Amino acid sequence: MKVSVIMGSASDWPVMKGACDILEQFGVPYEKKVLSAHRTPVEFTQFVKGARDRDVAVLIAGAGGAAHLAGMTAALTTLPVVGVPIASKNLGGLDSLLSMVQMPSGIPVATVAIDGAKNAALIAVSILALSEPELSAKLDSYRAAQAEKVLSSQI
Ligand code: RP5
Repeated sequence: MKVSVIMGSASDWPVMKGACDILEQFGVPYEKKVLSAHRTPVEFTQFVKGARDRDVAVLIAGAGGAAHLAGMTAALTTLPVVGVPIASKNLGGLDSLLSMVQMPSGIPVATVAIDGAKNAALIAVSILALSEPELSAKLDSYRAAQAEKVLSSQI
């Protein structure tokens, strides 16, 4: 099983790389692709529709501005979709967040914080860990290391 990381533009990559870095850290196989719900609607639709056949279990979709990518992804598949609102130039990402988070009832997108790509990947890992005990153990270690870092903070 793998995670599909989709972003609306190559300009989203510096943020979405954070998700890919986490997936690599946890040894989770993933694919990454730039596709736009607005600029390449046909290719985007085909890509999402084919996700199950590519053994994708969770999709992460990052986009900014009129950020319909995650919502449209969720409209096209019943696989879990995690949305990452990307900080936009003019409105700081509030536009992206609101576009993504206000989904109609029945078509959910699990939306993380603006530029929260890392948490999006951690949600994907948590979902996969439900059926992969090894991943679950890695998540425990990740949390323990995080706690240790806080507890050993010197100020
Ligand atoms: C969205 O528009 C993309 O996801 C990106 O965040 C934003 C700007 O895209 P570019 O004009 O940089 O390609 O579709």
